Amino acid sequence: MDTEKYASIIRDEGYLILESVLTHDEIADIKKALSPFLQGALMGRNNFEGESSERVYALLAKHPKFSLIIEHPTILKILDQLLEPDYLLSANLAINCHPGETPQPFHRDNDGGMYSDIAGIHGISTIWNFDDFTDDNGATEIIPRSHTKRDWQPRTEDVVKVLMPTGSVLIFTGSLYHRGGANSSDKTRLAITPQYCQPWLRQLENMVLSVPPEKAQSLSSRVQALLGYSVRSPGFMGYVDGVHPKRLIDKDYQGRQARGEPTIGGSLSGS
Ligand SMILES: O=C(O)CCC(=O)C(=O)O
Repeated sequence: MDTEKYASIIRDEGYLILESVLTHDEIADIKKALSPFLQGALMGRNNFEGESSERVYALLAKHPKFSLIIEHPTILKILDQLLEPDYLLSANLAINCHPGETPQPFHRDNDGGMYSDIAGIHGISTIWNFDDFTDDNGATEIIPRSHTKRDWQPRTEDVVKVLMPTGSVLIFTGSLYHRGGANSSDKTRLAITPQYCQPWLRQLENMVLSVPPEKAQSLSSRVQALLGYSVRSPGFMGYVDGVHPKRLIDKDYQGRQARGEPTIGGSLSGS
């Protein structure tokens, strides 16, 4: 696996598709964790969310199994090359697109933070599919290389449907134009989209409120850090009451002080 090459494709093309990354068991486990929330009760509230789509937010507060894709080693190795150390999980939701869904408006995920037109990579999004993405079931549509365009409107002739077998992942920059497609089939189309941002940006979803300390406790250290139970190093962006936020979930946390790394303000203990 040449993650440097993958990162360079994402920089140039704006996206990359990795097919059949998850095993059958992993796909089944994730679908099982999600199924109690897919009861047709959480339909989208507008054309963007999709009035015929179910959207389930705050996934890590609902089941720890979603960590499997959030901290997937291949994804993290790619992110390590595209984002600065201590990058964060910015959004993480499931989208179950029902029959009859119309196309979503084209957008860039960075638009949610209103920084799409600032040069550079500010976020990386992933879309994992838990049904085959086919020609007629609402597969995500992208515009290759649109991530560097400014003052430009998507043209239909440039649209590419992302057709991929279940358990695959589309990885793209937060400035790539894309949308959920129309579902003219008679089946639902399930996807989960973990999105990541630079460590100095505000996350789209307020992750430490979505996944409060008592829930975060049971997750891995890496996922805790991605949620925001972390401090951007060097420096101290992200502290809580003068200490490392990890202390809210682990009273014995020794952290940077024990590792001889710079602590908050260089003097406050326990950071
Ligand atoms: O459902 C999809 O395929 C894409 C959804 C999306 O891009 C979004 O809601 O931001």
